[in-house]
Amino acid sequence: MATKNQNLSDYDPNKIPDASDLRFGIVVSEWNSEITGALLKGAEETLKKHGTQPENIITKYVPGSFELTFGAKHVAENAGVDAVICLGCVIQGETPHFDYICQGVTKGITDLNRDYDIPFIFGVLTVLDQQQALDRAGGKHGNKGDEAAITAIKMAAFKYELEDDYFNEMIDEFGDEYDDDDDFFIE
Ligand code: DLZ
Repeated sequence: MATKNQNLSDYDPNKIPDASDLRFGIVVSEWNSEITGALLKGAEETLKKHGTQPENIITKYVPGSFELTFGAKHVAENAGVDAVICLGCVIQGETPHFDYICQGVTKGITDLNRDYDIPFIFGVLTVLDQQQALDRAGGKHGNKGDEAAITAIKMAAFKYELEDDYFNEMIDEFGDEYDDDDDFFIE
């Protein structure tokens, strides 16, 4: 689970699906903007590296990580995207506030994944200090923005693969009688 020995930007690019036909939302927290700006840069560059057109990356900002859930929900409802990447950085302070924000955003994004038909990606650093954040935002542990973008591509592709498999099975079985638009049979 820990990223101590793991570089968040380490992956085999040949195993990542092509993202040229995909459209992504990115919601970014303004709190700890030095860190979240670096996460955003990593996510955008990684999506483009795998073929996503710049006009198919819709980036929106919210004040803090707690607001990522609301922002992501509205991007999902209004921007016609295949996945939403949520980027934030919560740094532990002297009060339990850290725990409440972490719990809130984790639960919020979990609920979105359950309630909507597209994936929402948890690109939120929850760290003990600024150095741990820097290490994971383009530092010695790579960039969690890269990791979030790769996860978004994989999950969007996962959904389409399942849908394609189902469509092909139905066509094999029922031929032209099957209408995929409405998932019913043409009379
Ligand atoms: C209030 C607050 C604090 C103390 N720390 C952070 C943080 O480390 N990272 C972050 O993204 N946001 C923080 N916030 C702001 C909350 O996420 C939220 O914006 C406010 O509580 C208002 O709802």
